[in-house]
Amino acid sequence: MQFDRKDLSDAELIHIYRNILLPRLIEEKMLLLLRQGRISKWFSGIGQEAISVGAALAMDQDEWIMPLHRNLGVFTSRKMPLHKLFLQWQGSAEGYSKGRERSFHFGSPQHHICGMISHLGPQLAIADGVGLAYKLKDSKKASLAFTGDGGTSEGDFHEALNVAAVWDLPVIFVIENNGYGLSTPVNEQYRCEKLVDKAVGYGMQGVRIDGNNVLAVYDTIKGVREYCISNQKPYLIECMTFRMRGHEEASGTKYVPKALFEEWGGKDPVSNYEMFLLQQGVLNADSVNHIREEIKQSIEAELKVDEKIIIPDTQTELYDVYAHAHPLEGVRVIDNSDYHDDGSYAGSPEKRFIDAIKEGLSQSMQRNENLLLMGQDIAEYGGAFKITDGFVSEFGKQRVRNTPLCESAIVGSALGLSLEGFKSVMEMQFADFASVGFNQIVNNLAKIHYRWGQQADVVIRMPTGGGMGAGPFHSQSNEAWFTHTPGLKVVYPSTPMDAKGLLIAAVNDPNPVLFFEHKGLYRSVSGPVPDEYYSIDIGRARLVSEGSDLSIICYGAAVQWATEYGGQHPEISIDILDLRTLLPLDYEAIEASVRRTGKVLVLHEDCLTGGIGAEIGAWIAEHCFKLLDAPVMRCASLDTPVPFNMELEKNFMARSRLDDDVRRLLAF
Ligand SMILES: Cc1ncc(C[n+]2csc(CCOP(=O)(O)OP(=O)(O)O)c2C)c(N)n1
Repeated sequence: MQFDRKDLSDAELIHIYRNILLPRLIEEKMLLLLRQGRISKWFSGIGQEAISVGAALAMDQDEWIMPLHRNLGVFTSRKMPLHKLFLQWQGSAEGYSKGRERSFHFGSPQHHICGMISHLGPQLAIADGVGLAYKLKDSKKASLAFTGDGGTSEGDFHEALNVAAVWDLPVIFVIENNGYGLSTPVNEQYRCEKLVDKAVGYGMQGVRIDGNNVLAVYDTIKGVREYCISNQKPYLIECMTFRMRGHEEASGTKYVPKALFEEWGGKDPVSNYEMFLLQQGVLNADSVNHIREEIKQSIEAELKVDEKIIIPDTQTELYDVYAHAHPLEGVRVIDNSDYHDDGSYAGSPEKRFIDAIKEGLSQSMQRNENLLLMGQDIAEYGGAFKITDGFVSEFGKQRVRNTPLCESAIVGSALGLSLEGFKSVMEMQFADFASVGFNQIVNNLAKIHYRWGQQADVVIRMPTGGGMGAGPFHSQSNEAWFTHTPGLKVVYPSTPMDAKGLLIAAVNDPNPVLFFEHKGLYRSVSGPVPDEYYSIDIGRARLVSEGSDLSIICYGAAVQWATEYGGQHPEISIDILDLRTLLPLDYEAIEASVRRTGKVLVLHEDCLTGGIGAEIGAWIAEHCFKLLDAPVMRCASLDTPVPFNMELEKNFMARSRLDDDVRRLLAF
């Protein structure tokens, strides 16, 4: 192995030596603990340390790195205290994730390390978001994300590299090509000759290097970092390496030919570098022994076996699912007592649902200089529904960003922006397309605060619902995909007034909020909307009309159906409750409605099975049984995809069964 020290001083070479030795010696110790059952799962990076260490040392300490499961050297080179790392791996309450995450699946904002989720590829787009933040702040920094050879087959790899290229982001993508996925060899993983060949397809530069040569990795990444910052471009680096142990300790290495271990054993990144330093006279046998002993002792000294059993505290567990922010000062919060009985609000001008959303978004942009909008066709074109029409001229193209067609990468980028203190509102062109950004939403955004205390300050606008003959993929009600996911907030307004106030609240909320906007309401519903910048609390339902015969608990377009139905049937005294937020639910308001009527119909446009109505029905049965005069009933759409033909769609819709269901319930 040829090492080129370039202009590195002896002290710098020794510094690199200490850094590459540390993860090796930690691993040797951890493998012992693993055998003793002290730690649960271990992904070995033995043989690959030069990449983690070279990369982490080449970056500035305050530049974000997105490591994966084999990058112990990133954590150690960022000087994370060893005792806390050890506690982390033991699942201790005093580790980095309070015992909630295993192995290397945690981050530390203080160390600018973003914790991975198991799905691997999602790390890459987070680096895009961070790169975008650096670019917008002109902070002369770059971000760096890792992937394995296996991970390059994921769509997330493609999306992230493409976005970084199209947006000219200072992001370094590092492939650790160790020849295998879990057991899958690279010839069953991809067909190009070298993975770095993919760079040209994205319109970026790339290089393939010896990933076992720590000086080559360090020097390359230092240079690439400067290139990315001064040219404002991404870069792909393929590091050739080999994994000397199994995918994880339990999975073995039977599938790897023995000769490969011999070949790559000779290229060991630690011993080769050590030999180089000895040959150069930078170190001698004594100093090598001394450094090794010193590191071993520090490992022993810091290794505290946590004998304490975690005593679970349910309140803390639930509390940590969300980030908790102080209420904003100087923002008017409008609550239910501010409305007149007829639903009006102190002489405010009438506005359409769509205009209320537009106004809420625009005022949020004016108030929050750190707020960005992202989505397909939202810039000059103004978005599929024209909500952001005119925004580019007011706020500029940096803040109102057209995105390539890649929902997953944009949600991931939004999370990356949040790491650097930005807020973002992403427009899903249609809520249906959230399915291709699903993983980032439910696994990354939703879980990150609970896992390692990082907030995901992201709003995703979801134009939703049917009734327009738009067929199965432009009409779905998919809110229940998300109400089942702890960590998200799900908001679904039915009036212009609520839409504006709740959108402003969503932007100010540090948690990920899915903001459902029924497309059918955009231009068909108008109502009073104050001109001022105001907020409506997330998590509070609104009583639309008080009644005594039966409750209709609903949200979104169903509130309009219920109101219209009530108007047509003055002989029935209907208590209509507009939930407004589906996660978290306003159980107090639900109970109060049950108390008034004793008969409950939950009405929603979503399909019957597993809809939020099922949850509400179960909750009422469990908590309000004595208040009930009849079983809770649900009026929902058919358990079919949403059909295209308008007659079929009408039949699909819950609304077509509303009268029957009301009568059945009244007759009970
Ligand atoms: C989306 C997804 N599919 C499958 C897995 C299971 N899995 C974990 S690691 C791994 C192999 C990854 O290979 P590679 O990207 O080359 O990284 P390496 O482990 O070799 O460092 C697989 C299949 C996963 N974690 N996520």
